[in-house]
Amino acid sequence: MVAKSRSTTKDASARYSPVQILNSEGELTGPSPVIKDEQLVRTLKLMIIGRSFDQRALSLQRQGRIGTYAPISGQEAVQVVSSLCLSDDEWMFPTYRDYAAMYVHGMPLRDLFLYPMGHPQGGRAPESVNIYAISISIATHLPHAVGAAWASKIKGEKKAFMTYHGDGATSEGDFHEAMNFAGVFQVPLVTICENNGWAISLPRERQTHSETIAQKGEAYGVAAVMVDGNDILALYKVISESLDRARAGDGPTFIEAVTYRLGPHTTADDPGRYRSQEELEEMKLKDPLVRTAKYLRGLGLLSESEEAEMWEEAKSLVGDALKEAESIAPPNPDFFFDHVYAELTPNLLKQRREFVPEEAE
Ligand SMILES: Cc1ncc(C[n+]2csc(CCOP(=O)(O)OP(=O)(O)O)c2C)c(N)n1
Repeated sequence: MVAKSRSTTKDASARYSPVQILNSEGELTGPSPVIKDEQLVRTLKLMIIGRSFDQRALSLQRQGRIGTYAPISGQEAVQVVSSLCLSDDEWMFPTYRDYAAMYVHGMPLRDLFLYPMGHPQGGRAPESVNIYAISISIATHLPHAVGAAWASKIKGEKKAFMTYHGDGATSEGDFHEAMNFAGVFQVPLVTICENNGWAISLPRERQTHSETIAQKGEAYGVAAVMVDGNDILALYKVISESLDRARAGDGPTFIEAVTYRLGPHTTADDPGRYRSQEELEEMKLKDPLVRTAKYLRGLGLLSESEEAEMWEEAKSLVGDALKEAESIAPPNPDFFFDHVYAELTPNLLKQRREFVPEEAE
């Protein structure tokens, strides 16, 4: 029997609607999880650092001081909250757009600048920071994340693993293979799809005929949930519950966090060619920083001057990190041969000599 796909997917959209606790006005629409006041304030502070980093990085790219950069503006809530929910001894598998998540998990801001500068130090987290290699190849890190989580389960650890990807990544084979393994082996993994509405110029509606992205988890027997990705309270609830399930041995969760990419795909992209100004203006009203600040003001946890101070502090933190990054000498041109093999093959040795002619006999 051939099922009419739309009738089944409509059913799915009724089951998967974004969990929301804080609306765009910063008002509660349901019971809030218990979160300490200091933690709420810290969350906004970190989101502001993420936005400040983003603004600075964009302008640096325009000045030719860093290379191609993938902006995070609009996606700070999901990145910051998810990372805050992960323990330091647990591993994160990020993409090229997860700067705020990586910062919160311990990657120095300096190294996050070194990454788009093309410096190898920016491509590798310090020894004590549990962040796997940043994945630019879409979805290729997902089977690695599943493998790491599976290994941890076999070892009897009670750790959770977390990985990020975009809506576009859910059309890649690697995503499906990873989800299948995650389901079959019930690994302790939380997979976060930052559905930011676009995969470069391809809108979410054309990415998949599925009514929701969340339902793709269900197909693999993976717990699936859709959440408002600009709502810090809903994110805290959904992500911390998912991580706790993973730690308790209750298997993986696939989270579709509905957010929006306010900037271009990367600095090499011009979104004015494929999305309307009206759409952007509408989405700016859902800005997670604005929403969180409104909520904190309503609780009496944030005054105008305190918010202004947060911005000043963030800008100076980002400025200092940039100074540090720019003071680090670029690597030798042959550095990329260093970590390929313990001993270079004759062919690679020959190629290396071409980069360092003075070493040639
Ligand atoms: C395997 C692979 N195919 C194609 C590309 C080119 N590419 C870079 S980003 C991108 C879109 C990814 O969109 P999405 O997964 O939604 O993530 P977003 O960039 O929106 O965060 C594509 C196709 C790539 N990097 N890797």
